[in-house]
Amino acid sequence: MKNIDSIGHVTGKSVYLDDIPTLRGTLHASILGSTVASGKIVRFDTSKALELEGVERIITYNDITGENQIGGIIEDEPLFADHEVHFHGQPIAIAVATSEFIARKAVSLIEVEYEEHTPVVNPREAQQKGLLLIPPRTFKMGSVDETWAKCKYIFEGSVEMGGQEHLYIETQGSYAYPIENGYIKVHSSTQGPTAVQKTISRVLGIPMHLIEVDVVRLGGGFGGKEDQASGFAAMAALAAHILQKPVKLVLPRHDDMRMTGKRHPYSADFRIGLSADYKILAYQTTLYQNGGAAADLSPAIMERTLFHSTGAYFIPNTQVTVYSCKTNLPPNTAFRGFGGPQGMFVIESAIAKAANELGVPTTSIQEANLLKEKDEFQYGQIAENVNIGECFRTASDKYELKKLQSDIDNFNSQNKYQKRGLALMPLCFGISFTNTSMNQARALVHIYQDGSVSVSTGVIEMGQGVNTKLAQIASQMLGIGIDKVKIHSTNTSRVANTSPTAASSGADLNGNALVIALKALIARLKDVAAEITGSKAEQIEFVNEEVTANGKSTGLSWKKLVQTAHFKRVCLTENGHYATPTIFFDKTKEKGHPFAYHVYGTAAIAVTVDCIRGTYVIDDVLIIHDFGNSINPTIDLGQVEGAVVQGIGWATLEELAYNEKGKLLSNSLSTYKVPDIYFAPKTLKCEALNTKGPELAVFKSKAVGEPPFMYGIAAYFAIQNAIKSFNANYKPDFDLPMTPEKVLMRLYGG
Ligand code: MTE
Ligand code: LUZ
Ligand code: MOS
Repeated sequence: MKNIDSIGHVTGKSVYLDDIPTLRGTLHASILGSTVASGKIVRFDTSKALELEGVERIITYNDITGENQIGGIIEDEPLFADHEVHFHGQPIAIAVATSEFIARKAVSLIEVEYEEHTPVVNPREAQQKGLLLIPPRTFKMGSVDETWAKCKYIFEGSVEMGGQEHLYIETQGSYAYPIENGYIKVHSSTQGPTAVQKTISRVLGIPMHLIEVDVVRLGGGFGGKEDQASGFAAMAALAAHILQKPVKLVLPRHDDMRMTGKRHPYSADFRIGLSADYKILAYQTTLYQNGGAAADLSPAIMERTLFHSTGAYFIPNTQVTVYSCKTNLPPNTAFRGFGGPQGMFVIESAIAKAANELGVPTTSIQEANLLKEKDEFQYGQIAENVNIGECFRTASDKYELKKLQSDIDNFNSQNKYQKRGLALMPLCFGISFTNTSMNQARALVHIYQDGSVSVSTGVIEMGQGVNTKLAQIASQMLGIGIDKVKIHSTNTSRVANTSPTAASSGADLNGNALVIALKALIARLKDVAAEITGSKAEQIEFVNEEVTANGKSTGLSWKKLVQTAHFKRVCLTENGHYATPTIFFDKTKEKGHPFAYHVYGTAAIAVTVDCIRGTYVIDDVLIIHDFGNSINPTIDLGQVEGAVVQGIGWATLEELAYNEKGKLLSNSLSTYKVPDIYFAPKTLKCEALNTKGPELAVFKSKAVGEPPFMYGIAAYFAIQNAIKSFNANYKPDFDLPMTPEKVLMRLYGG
């Protein structure tokens, strides 16, 4: 089963925000962003901009008809800066004009003077100054304090992790137009249409039922549009509301890169204690999250860091603290993995440090501590259907990793300026929004009189193939062709109060809601079919658009059945509501059962480092992954491939550079390097572990969107291992990303 969008995508016919035909008289907006990271606005003059032909209006905080507030979790973020600015690129105003070109020109003519203050860009410095977005949180299990004395070995270290630019192919954007009687329609490139609707309601000061948000699909989101699309949509909607004209705002790439938040950089300290046989007895870590100038989703991301701080391991005595630090960077936000990768990189660093000091292979410490059935996580959940050990061993056997390691050792002994390295990354990622109340979804299904079916849910298609999965579910359950199913745009007037499509749970939550709606429709239609054919409802099945009874043809077609049901005044519409059962979390104790299930897997990554240039090649990525009973192996493999390459990018090439004044220097694609097709692994093998899949996953097909991202962490340690075999003086350090510049320093450093 291919992706239903494949043909549209490759022929360029798929519709994105910028392809929506605009209405006559549509105006275009462009954003004025602060040019200092911290300061006061002392002069603001729009007169020159307003003189420009075609400029309709300059809109600032003064023009806001509702509240100047877009903070989702904490109310700490203005839509437009008023008197102070807190990050470079912070929106101060928009110019609205008859063309995008004129709007941009107008922005350049606005004169702003700042009283510049010294920005804080380092999270540890922020923490020392008491600049926190929310109070710190700690997850604890057992007692580390009582355990250190029992450890044979104790190691300590520090870790740095950089952020990551989302680089969705489609930039942030929105198109808003008044319809009538105060009703406004908004198209937005968002993962969270309800968040957009709420934010607009607040900023405009109008109720939510007067705002319709519609999303066909995104050209990628990766978390960057979970929260941050809302502000841009509010700007377009505010302008449309004030001017009573259609307004479009699509960010040029450069504005998108400098104005939007990214993956959080973190800084961390760890202490790890092991027994004589390399069991990790105690692990303590403190992480400093660089949250940026406003909370955005940082509190939730900090939470997932706490959940995933012990990676795929069971550690009986654990204590993890995270500080969410307020700095003068754009508010950092959701990005595939959502704080999980950062928590996991620290534990992997601690294990690598222990292995280096002890002179044993990292894999032996990894393997000795893998999570087992019924082990307890530090957040109280008991691990079930654990197969991380099986993944780890299957990877080793299937891909002959012992032999690969000895081939690499041979290669290294025979080559002076080329060194290879191998590392493994075991994965355990929890599925569910950690905020329990967000784990709900709805699906609205209509069966039309010709037997064709329309499905609307709260899920956003952003390239991950969720619409194909939904269409497969409807087609399989109703026994009709996939061409008879249409997955419609995500629309707040059709499906309300949606959670964002995030936490890898879009398919599970919305798919399960769809299953519930379909079951109700099927039950009604079976009754009708039983009546027509003179059989019992339990005997009826729908197969290949025919009705069967006891497995035999009845001569009644699906289409005829639907027509008869309608004639008999049976309702052919159903709304399914799904809320994940069994999950809960008690924040006062920091214990509970937050995840529906966990995704497991193991990746081995082998690299070759050029020891003259510091460059490297990703040779092999070898994965054993637990997909459960995959509903669409092609799409799921695509998710693994994309996520792994994105994860390798974070761990190796992608480096956000800021100057001391908090200005992003790597603000274009000439200075910010992402993996391209040439950098992609030469070999990528991914085999599915043979498992049944959990009940709570839709069709027992496990969520796949984020987990494989974290396999990329192995690339860091593979390169580190290659450096070690070139430079015996290199003391392994933990400073992600491992860029070619850093590799070169470490190849020749002490
Ligand atoms: N795949 C593509 N092609 N584009 C994306 O933007 N986002 C990822 C992942 N895969 C993304 C993607 C992220 S961050 C998440 S949370 C999931 O898809 C969301 O979709 P799902 O819940 O349907 O897996
Ligand atoms: N978003 C969110 C997420 O709000 N809560 C989560 O737990 C989460 N996890 C992953 C990605 N986005
Ligand atoms: Mo994904 S970071 O949950 O949008």
